[in-house]
Parts: sequence; structure tokens; C-alpha cells
Amino acid sequence: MSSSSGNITSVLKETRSFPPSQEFSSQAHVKSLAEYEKLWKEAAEEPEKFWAAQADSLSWVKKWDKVLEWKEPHAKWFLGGKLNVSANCLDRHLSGARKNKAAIIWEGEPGDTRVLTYQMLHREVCKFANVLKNIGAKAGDRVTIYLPMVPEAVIAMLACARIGATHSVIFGGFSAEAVADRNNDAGAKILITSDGGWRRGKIIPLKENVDQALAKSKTIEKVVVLKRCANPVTMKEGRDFWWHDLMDKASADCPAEPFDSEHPLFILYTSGSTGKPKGILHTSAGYLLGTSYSHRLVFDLKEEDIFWCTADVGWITGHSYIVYGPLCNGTTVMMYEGAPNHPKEDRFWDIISRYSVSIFYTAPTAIRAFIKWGDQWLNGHDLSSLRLLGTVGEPINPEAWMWYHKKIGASRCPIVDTWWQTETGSIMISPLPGALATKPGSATRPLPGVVAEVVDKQGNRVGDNQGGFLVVKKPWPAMLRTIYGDDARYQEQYWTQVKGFYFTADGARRDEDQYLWIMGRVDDVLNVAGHRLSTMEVESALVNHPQVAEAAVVGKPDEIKGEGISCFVTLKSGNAPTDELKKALRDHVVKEIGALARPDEIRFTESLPKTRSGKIMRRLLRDIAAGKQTLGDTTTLEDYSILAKLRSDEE
Ligand code: 7RM
Repeated sequence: MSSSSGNITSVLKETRSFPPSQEFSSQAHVKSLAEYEKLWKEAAEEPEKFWAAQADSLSWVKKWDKVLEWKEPHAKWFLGGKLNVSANCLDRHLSGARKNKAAIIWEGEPGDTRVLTYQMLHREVCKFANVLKNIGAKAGDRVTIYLPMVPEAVIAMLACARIGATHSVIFGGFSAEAVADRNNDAGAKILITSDGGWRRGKIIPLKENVDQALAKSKTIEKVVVLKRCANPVTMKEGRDFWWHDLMDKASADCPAEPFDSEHPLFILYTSGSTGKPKGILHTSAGYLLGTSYSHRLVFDLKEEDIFWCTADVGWITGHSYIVYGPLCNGTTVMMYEGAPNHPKEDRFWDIISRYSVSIFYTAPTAIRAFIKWGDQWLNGHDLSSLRLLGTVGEPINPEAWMWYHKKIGASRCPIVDTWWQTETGSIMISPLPGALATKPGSATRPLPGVVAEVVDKQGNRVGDNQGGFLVVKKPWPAMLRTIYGDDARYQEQYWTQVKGFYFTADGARRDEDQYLWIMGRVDDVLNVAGHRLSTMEVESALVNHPQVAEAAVVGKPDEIKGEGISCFVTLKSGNAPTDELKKALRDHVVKEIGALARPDEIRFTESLPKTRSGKIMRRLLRDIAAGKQTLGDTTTLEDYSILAKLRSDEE
């Protein structure tokens, strides 16, 4: 069953396959495997022709002269073209019936609600764009946005886009330190924040964090403060202004100025494996095309859909699939401010049933939390409005996939497992739900226009079912353009590992149906007695044990084997962490994978260290397993107290 190319041994044995129903396929944008393959082939043969045709879906002020200029590793798309991103997301929807369609249906954590139609959203964006101009923002300036999940976050982003300012959204959970670092790296002039945001019934004091951050931020001149929680804040005369005061005085007339296709749209910081965060730079036309195109095809979008992506706007998933992709497509977007377990663990199901959400897009980490909390939370909620489900952020364990499929999708909704990165800007590998049968744990095949491949270190395509590096062989419109202020790092990180190709840093395998199975980051690979094993596959084996909710597997130094296998395991509610269970789990992994994967150590824990977007930080667990103090970057960690707890739990 397992095979090795001298790269990564792949041991996952998943063989289930779920074709879309006739009913789903017949109404889909892409209706069959043959149709998908034809599109993919056309795009691969003449990529510029393909993307030029797709680009007609955008509204251009001036059409481009040239589709692509590629001087590896720098791409310029739609050269000579001019457009305004906010006009594509707003103004062009105002001439017909979409004018009065809901753009955003929002619910705050305390239960307050707001609906903004396209016309209303347009008005707010125009006003806030004038606010920004009135306090000195100009095209090309950087603006930091540090807000909770409220409509004003979207308004601020689109207002920046309208006037050509480059936004840098910082997730509301980040500390003052992280805010200061990002302000300084971007050289931001204006910062937009609020008196606070609601999370699990508590106020996150954003403005307080900003005050601390500003002591260390050299470039911020003006701060706009939204009143969200009636939380007392200190306002510094001449520097800090209330959002509502500035809006009261601003005109609603703000014509959208055209900008070049390659005008910078935003910087988004993402943590590197070591050292300082990287500012990923995205530009205008290519990014907007990539997000709107993928949103339409992957989610098989219909005019009447209510689309809910549960990510925070401070993450790339929020940028691409709450804001730019959906609004460019004139979609109704559901947006929720708070935690999934507030006031109770059924909040998401409650929202889906009350608003009749039709497409639900969330992360495997959330799905594993739902499983851990128990199925009783689904009782009494009508989820029949759902027609399509999605996942993003991590490989999904087949067991979690099956739960999602049965319990949330009623065995009826296709699941799109979407692989992509902050750097790729938009979804790269995913089923087109009417065309491809899904397999639990596989992101399936690349979208038309995306040339993804599994290769060895030399860049040669590896055989079927052999592990290797996931690379992208051809430039694509939404790709990152550089790392802000550090083009050398951009070249080094993404373009030198495998010559001539974009290096994703993920491991993957291609099966006999050409489906791709992402095996996690290549630095999350174990080397056990000469076998390169993906940690994710051992985790999957653990998670399909009935008592396990979540698992993280890392290597620990072992004199004999090179690396031993150390497992951190979270149990489902109501299960006791006993020595018998440890033994049972070891045996279970051996049964599922083989003796080579027998865990050397199992530690039970109540939670795992994760990034704020829900990815397990195995790097920190590796240090803990090795008994080291963690030295690397922990600024993206969601809950610091977990590290101390894990250390004190040591065997
Ligand atoms: C969108 C996002 C990127 C990394 C990526 C992978 C992992 C994301 C999947 C996945 C397996 C998936 N951007 N990843 N999606 N792994 N299957 N469907 O997550 O920049 O924050 O992270 O996330 O390792 O390289 S990100």
C-alpha cells in the first residue's frame, strides 16, 4: 500500500469516492469530468487566451494591451489595463436589480443584526473613501485596518481600494507588538480600529492595543476609531478621530478613479517558519480576476445564494472569499462577528437555519471542534437550505470529512476541499462540484488555468502515488507579486527550491485518477528509520479512532531511528485519558499504517497550539517534544497559555 520515491512515503488508504448527484451536476456551471478536462486542457495550451477571455467578466475603464509579462519570478498581468476594484465590487451592481440585493447580512456576537444592500454598501464606501482623503490618504499610501468582524472592516477595505491606498488588515486577535511590527514594516500612515470587538462575551480592547502599538509605530499619523462596544478609550487630540464624526461630515460622492492593473491592492502578513512575518503583496486586476473566477466556479455560484465563509477578514480567506471574490460577483455574503460556541455550541447551525445559508465554507479545525462538542448541538436546527459545503486551511482528515458530509450536508451536499495559500491569492486546487467526484481528504484537481504538479527536488514529475513537492509550473493572475520590501526573500523562498517553478512548501501525492492529496508542509515531515512520513497521515489514523477529536504529530530526536513519533491527542467530550487508551491508540496506528508509524509517545491535552486561523503549530510542539524552550516566532499563536499547560503535562 505504501510507496516511496525517496521523497515522502504516502500511507493514506482512503478509497471512498462520492460523485455529485445528477441533480447537482445538471444545474452546475461545469457539468461533467469531460467538460472540466476540456477546460483545463484549453487553459493549459493557451493560458493567455484563456485568462483574457475570463477577464471580460471584470469592468475595465481601459482594456489591457498585453495579458502577461513574465520575467521569472515576476509577473505582470493585463498590462496597460485600468480599472477600479471597488467599482467592480459595487458600482457595477447598481444599474439593475442587484442594487437592492443584500450585499452583507451581518450578525454581531451579542445578536444585533444589520443588512447592507449593494446600494447602501456603495454609499458607505464612498463616504469612508472621502474620510480617508480628508485625513490625508493618497493613492499608494499604506493603511492599517485592525477591526473586529463588522461591516466597517469591509467598508474600510473597499474605501482603500477606491482611492488606491494599499490596505494591510491585521487580525483583531493580534497583540500590540504584532500591530507595531506590521505598521512599521508597511510604513503605514493611517490606522483604522475600534473601541473593541465581541468574542465569547468579552470585549477585545483593540484601541488599547493600538495605543501601546503606536508608542512603537513611527509612521502612523492619524487613527480612526469605530464605536462598536461602548468601551471607554483614550483619544489623543489631533491624532485620533471617531469614525462617526468623520462620516457625518463626509460627502457620499466619490467617483471611482481608474488604477493600473498592477496597482498594489493590499499587503497581508503571514508568518514565516522562522523570523519576521512576510508581507505578501497582491495587486489589483489579476487578484480580482482570480478570486471572482474561482468563487464562481468552485462554489458553483447562483444569483440567489447566501454565501457564508466563516474566516476572519484578517486572513486571506476573508479577503478573497468574504470581500473581493463574492462582492465582485454580486453575491449575498453572510458575516458573523464572534465565536462559534457563543452563547452555546450551536451558534453556527442557528445562523445557517435562521438566514437560510446555502453555501457554507469553513476550516477543518472548526469541524473537529464541532465533532468534539458532540452531535446533540445539531438538534432542532434546520440545515436544509445548504446545497454546498467547503473547507480550507489544512488537510481534512477523512473522518472529519465524513462527519461534515453526513451531519451537515445530509449526505446530499458536495464538499469542496480547497487548497490555496496567502501567496496564491485564490483557490488553486479544488473540485468543481458538479464535475468531479470527491474523495475524503483530497483537494482533487487543479482549477482550469492552474498548472500544479507533484515533483522531486530536481523538478521531475514523480509517479502516481509517490510523495513529492507540490509546485505550480505557470504564473497565474492572483499570484503574489513579491514580499513587501524584501524581493530577495521572495525569490529565495518561492523560486529557488525547485528550479523554474513556484514552490508551495507543501508535500503532496497524485493518485491514479490524477487527484492531489496534500500531505502538509514539507517541514512537517517525519524521518523515521529512513522513511519520510507525513505527520498528517499519522494524525488521520489517530483521528479515525472513535475516542479521538484531534491529534498533532511531530518528530522528536531519537538516537536509533533518527526521529521518534510524538503524538499530542485531544479526546472527544466524555472520554478519560488513561494508559489503556494510550496503548489502544498505539495499536490503532500500527493497524492503520504499519509498524513503522508506531507512536513512541502519546500525550493527552485539552487543546493544541494553533495559529489564529486554526492551523496547528507543529513547530512549537516539536520543541516541547524535544524538551526545548521555544525560541522561534510565537506571535501568531492563538492562546499562549496552551504552551505552559503542554509543558507541565509532560510525562
Ligand atoms: C488559504 C490558506 C496555506 C497553507 C498551505 C497548506 C495549508 C490550506 C488546504 C491546506 C491541505 C487544503 N492560506 N492548506 N488549504 N492543506 N488541504 N485544502 O489557508 O497561507 O494561511 O495557509 O495551508 O499547507 O500551504 S494560508
